[in-house]
Amino acid sequence: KRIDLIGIATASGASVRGCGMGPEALRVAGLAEALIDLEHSVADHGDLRRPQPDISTNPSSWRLPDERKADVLELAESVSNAGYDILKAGHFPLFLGGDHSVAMGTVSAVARHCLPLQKPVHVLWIDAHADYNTPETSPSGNLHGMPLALLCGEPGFNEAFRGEWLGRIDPGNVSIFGARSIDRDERRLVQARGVDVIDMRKIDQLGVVAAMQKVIDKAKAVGAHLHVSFDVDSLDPAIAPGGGTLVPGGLSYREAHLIMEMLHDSGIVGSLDVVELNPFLDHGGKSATLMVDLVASLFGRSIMGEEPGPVEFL
Ligand code: DIR
Ligand code: MN
Ligand code: MN
Ligand code: MN
Repeated sequence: KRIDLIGIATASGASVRGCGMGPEALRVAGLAEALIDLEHSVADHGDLRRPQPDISTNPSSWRLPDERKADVLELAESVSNAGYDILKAGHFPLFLGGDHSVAMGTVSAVARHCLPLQKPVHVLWIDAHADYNTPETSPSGNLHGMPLALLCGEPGFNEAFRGEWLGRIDPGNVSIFGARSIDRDERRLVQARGVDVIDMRKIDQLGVVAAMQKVIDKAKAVGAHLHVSFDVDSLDPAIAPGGGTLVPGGLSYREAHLIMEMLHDSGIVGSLDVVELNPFLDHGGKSATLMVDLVASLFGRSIMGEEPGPVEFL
């Protein structure tokens, strides 16, 4: 497979600084080398970023919200265009965030490419959070908590948010996996839209394999392109401390590898985001290294060096 890496070096959608360094940390942790070792070919497009460095007068509210919103939207457009070109060339885009607001651009690239080809898009959002707030429901105002709502066409976003991403995704084609922190009005919205939320309780009760197999089966049934958006905070903070909004009770080391192995075997993953990795908060590259290993599992690394075949479920 030909995999194209593209970094989006930004934290404009987040309240905590540092995830703008995420792409570089993933490179230092050996992302390209791991993929090449699996006999894929890799091209690295470098990073998209805003032209001026961030300057904060008050580190806890590091820039004016409107200024950050303009950054997020400007970058989303560049990401959408870059991702679209990669998909059009027949390559696999691997987007390296950056905070999760970059997914406005990544998912819109996928939708722009697939929908005219009559290929449905299923979005698998692996995250401690639902990221389904609108400016009206969001308690924080941070745009990294809103990309899914925007992509699903929720009302409550003003003119400034118009773009390729608005309403591109059917909420029925979204699976949120690993959630354990959802805001009150946000919960009402996902319930009203029928978004499939596989929260940590479901994963505990059902088992991670059965839970993931349902997602894969659902996407496969309609012949979808599966876009995986992996927020590092889906992982348990004990194994992945490098995130700005950690929540206890996340995916374990083996659960995370197992879902990546299953996604590999499914053969339907067509694009991937790795987002919210904050190297400033990481412990000596612990989370970056783990993410590289997880991505390797998604691209075919396995313990015995061969595929056991998809797990069957009745
Ligand atoms: C919260 C936190 N739901 C918000 N979201 C985060 O700000 O909307 N998403 N951290 O990744
Ligand atoms: Mn997220
Ligand atoms: Mn999150
Ligand atoms: Mn987040």
